[in-house]
Amino acid sequence: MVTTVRNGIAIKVHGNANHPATHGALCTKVSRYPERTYHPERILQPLRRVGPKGSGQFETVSWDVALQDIASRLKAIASQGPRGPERILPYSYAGTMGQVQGESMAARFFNKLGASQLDYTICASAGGEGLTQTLGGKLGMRVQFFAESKLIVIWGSNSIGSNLHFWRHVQTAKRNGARVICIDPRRTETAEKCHEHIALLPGTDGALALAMMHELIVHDWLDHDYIDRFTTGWEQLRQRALEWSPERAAAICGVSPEQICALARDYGMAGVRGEPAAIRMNYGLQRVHGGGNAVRAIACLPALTGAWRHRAGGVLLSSSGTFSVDKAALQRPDLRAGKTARTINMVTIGDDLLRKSSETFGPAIEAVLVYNSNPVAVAPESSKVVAGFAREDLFTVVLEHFLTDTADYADYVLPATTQLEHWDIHTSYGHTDVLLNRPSIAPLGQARPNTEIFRGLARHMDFTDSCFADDDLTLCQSAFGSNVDFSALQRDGFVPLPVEDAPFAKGGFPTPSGKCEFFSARLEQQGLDGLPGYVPNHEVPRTGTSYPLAFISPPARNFLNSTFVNVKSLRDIEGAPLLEISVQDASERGIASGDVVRVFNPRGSYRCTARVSDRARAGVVHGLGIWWRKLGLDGRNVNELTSQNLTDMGRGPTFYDCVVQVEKSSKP
Ligand SMILES: Nc1nc2c(c(=O)[nH]1)N[C@H]1C(S)=C(S)[C@@H](COP(=O)(O)OP(=O)(O)OC[C@H]3O[C@@H](n4cnc5c(=O)[nH]c(N)nc54)[C@H](O)[C@@H]3O)O[C@H]1N2
Ligand SMILES: Nc1nc2c(c(=O)[nH]1)N[C@H]1C(S)=C(S)[C@@H](COP(=O)(O)OP(=O)(O)OC[C@H]3O[C@@H](n4cnc5c(=O)[nH]c(N)nc54)[C@H](O)[C@@H]3O)O[C@H]1N2
Ligand SMILES: [Mo]
Repeated sequence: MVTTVRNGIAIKVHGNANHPATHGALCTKVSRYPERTYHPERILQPLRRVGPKGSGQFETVSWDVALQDIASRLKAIASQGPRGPERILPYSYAGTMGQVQGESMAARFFNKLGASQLDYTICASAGGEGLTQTLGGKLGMRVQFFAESKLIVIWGSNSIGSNLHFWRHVQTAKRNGARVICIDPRRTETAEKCHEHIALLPGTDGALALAMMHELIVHDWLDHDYIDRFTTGWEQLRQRALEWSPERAAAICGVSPEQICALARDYGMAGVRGEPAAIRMNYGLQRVHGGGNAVRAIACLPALTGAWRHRAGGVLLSSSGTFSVDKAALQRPDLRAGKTARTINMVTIGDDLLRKSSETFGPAIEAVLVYNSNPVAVAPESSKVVAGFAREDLFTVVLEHFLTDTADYADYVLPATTQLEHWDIHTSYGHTDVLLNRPSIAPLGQARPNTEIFRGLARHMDFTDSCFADDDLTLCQSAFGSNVDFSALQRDGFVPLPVEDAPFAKGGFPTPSGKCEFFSARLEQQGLDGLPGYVPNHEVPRTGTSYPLAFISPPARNFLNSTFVNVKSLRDIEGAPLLEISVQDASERGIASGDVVRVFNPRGSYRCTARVSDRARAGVVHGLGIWWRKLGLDGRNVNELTSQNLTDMGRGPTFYDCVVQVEKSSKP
């Protein structure tokens, strides 16, 4: 991103035209970054709570007063016995996604303190684990070579909405005659631009992938040489797949057997013809109970047909494993001095904030420091999350740009800088370039970078280790150490990492066996299925029951999770919180577009506006975007309905594994 600055004020942001990953293009939401930065509601001074928790009533205080008081509260909590420090929990995730403003100085602070550790699971851990078990890491095809593919399967991703820079390569491939297939319950803006859309039921991707394998096997659309040399567990996988006829999978997926056969034929014949076939998975498909297994099954496909032999063939879920970030240098786990602390799963923050001290759980959580995240809006089962943050005996500090739903519950809100105002180092899960984020304007008001806030807290806690004095440029340099030429990074803004064009053309998977592991001995040792399987959703919608509809809540195009929701020009495009519902499900319930509907299940309910739409298939409804609760009707959002159930692997969330009922609301 490049910023045009006039008289110290950022006027406009645009892409770096020299960076091949974007060619200078930005998505709509990021192009509004100046509007967000100079937003009149930006928090520019430290705030201390004066009203009841959740009321969002604050007074301004000086940095010194805020830091001094926070430090003394934390000291008092940490000094309650040997496990006192574990009563303190950091909570952070996607706000900046940078290595420096994410877990560098903050991690050092919590390591030194001995605080509880956070399990960073809320986005990608099930798929990441499934991919790692199969391929050996978060690795795959190079994103730019999708442009040369002859068959592209976009699986669980609304690329136009959430991965625009990838879509450019798809357009190039399409122009060169590629066939493009989208697998997604929702008829997204991406699905409607593909040649084929397979609108399966949420959480059934594992069954679909196994039935594809079945077809590849019975028609012998296989690359036997690749399988023999570069895979393990073929005989077992073969037997498993032969249990999955297209008819069996079709009944589970809610699509026709013919559609499955045609998908398998397209994929298999590409292999037979020696044409590159590429699968772009994204994290949408792994936010269900069987998410890890679904990713495993899909990740096996290119080894069956030998698609990896081509640089434009294979699969890409994430490239993040390419980035050898020196986490030890940034985060300094050695500051824990050998003491271990329990780990809290960020997905179950609702339950965990409400837990009392116990032998199994350890001490109750008494303080939470939130930065780069808005858990009250984004974590599942909001009623519990809200009840947790509303606890009078919980001490909450939130580092933020705005008074989000979470900040409303804070005892202190500390003003943080934005991307335009601080240094950072960024990695990616699509391309493989290291990026430098250089501040283009001075911090607004009294805002400080997260790093500087934690440096200040460390000082007030009397942490004297010299690492707490490192400045942001030093932190930027230590993120990759000598693995990246920092002067080139400063000169160009990005440095490509050395990666092979066709990483697995000759095997070389970074698994224990060095092969693509159809069968995983590691998983079997953990008591799990050694083969990829179909794991049904926790909540399967069935007609005739109280909750007959599957509910998914994928991102809205103009928001980034719950970020940008308060930027008026973007909110105006999205309109209001919406429920997309099919003509059939709407008419059965007497619902018309524009009606206010109530969406509910045993965990709770929220109201929003219905949009009767062919984006929804029968049996599935969509609540788009993560609206701020306080901007929704009744002050609630989609996560009022989602559960804290976890995925089969990786302890991840199951946002898209949720059943509901919908009715027309009597209230306007
Ligand atoms: N505009 C925008 N861009 C974003 C984000 C955002 O909030 N807004 N979020 C960013 C983040 S944090 C992430 S993690 C990434 C990736 O985030 P992803 O979650 O991959 O986002 P999408 O590409 O929208 O993919 C979700 C798609 O999966 C579909 N889906 C839901 N359930 C299933 C299922 O069971 N099977 C299949 N096959 N599909 C299913 C949804 O209908 C949706 O179209 O996007 C990033 N980019
Ligand atoms: N129902 C449902 N829930 C979901 C999802 C879904 O698809 N459906 N998606 C899930 C996914 S994929 C993810 S990744 C999570 C994301 O959830 P979060 O990690 O909470 O991400 P955001 O909602 O974008 O909130 C980030 C906050 O960080 C703040 N921020 C940004 N930059 C900085 C900074 O430099 N310093 C500080 N202190 N703050 C900053 C922003 O103002 C924003 O309020 O949500 C998950 N929740
Ligand atoms: Mo995410």
